[in-house]
Amino acid sequence: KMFSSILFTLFQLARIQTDYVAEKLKNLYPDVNLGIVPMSTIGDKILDTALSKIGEKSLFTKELENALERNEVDLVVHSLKDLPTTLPDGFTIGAVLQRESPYDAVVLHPKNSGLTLDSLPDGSVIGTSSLRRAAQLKKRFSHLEFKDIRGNLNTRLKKLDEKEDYSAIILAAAGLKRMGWETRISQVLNPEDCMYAVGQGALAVEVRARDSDILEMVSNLHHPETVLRCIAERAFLRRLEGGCSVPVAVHTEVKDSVVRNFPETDSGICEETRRSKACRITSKQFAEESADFQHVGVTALNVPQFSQVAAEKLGVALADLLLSQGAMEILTTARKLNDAR
Ligand code: DPM
Repeated sequence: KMFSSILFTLFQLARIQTDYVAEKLKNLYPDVNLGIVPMSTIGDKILDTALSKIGEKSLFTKELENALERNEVDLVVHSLKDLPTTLPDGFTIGAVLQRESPYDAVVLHPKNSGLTLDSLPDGSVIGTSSLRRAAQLKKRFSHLEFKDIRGNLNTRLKKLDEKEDYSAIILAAAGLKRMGWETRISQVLNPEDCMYAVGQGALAVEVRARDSDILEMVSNLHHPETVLRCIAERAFLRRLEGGCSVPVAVHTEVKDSVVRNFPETDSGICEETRRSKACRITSKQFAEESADFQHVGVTALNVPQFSQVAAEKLGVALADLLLSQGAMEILTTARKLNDAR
């Protein structure tokens, strides 16, 4: 059987990510014939629009899903953080690969070499169109200014280097590494300065939910720890009714199953930490809940169901805690501000 995947061509990154997953599959299944189908999406045509404005409507992923639905391809590779927490009927995330660094990184204008966000002069302009990054960093580095920067990674680096508009820009460390631009990272932001987006740094393989052959094949790509962290994060975001554009940030660890979060805007900040021991879920709960194998869009048959249920509950419980503290008001304000941009 011939399997194929399509490119997610919004960023050049899409090709790199697709090739990476194809390589892993070829190593696992040397006999499988993998074709890579390039596709230009509406995302390529509206590159200059802030992602926070179009991301909400899942424009990027819709066209790729159409190709999946028509059986033109069997799998699609995405950055997990660009996938909505509720997938359209008939699709599922069949694999979540081991997470790269989930953190954000500072890329400096060459003239600022050696400086950090702390030591940049007052009034320095930082480029980012992520509400999440701007909201957190404004609080932490009040001497800096934040301005939108649009376009794909190539365009942004060009805008940084070839003009004097920005002193630095903020990008995901994972994307920079995959592009081979690790040397441009001058500072990796720790969770105290800036927590990451839900699913950041993890690659996801989307497939037809009923295609059990393909599901089984890609399920060997799952990285169990990443799966559990991302289920907790996505459940948290889903409960907050958040999409790509809301300023919601997270920090998850599997060691003590800790999830920490920050939905935050200019007007407010909520922060809470929750822990969950997967083993606290009783077998009765497990039996009741395992009927549905998907958890926030993820199908991971080879990761214990009770752990997945626990991770999902953890994310929901943490979101409920923040909602009880007024998180919805903060997010509604943030949405209005974003729509007005
Ligand atoms: C989402 C956001 C951004 C991307 C919002 C956020 C950044 C948008 C911007 C949901 N998707 O993070 O708060 O800076 O204007 C995106 C990148 C990657 C996947 C690039 C980046 C690569 C990293 C990964 C865009 N999507 O965040 O620097 O695979 O996780």
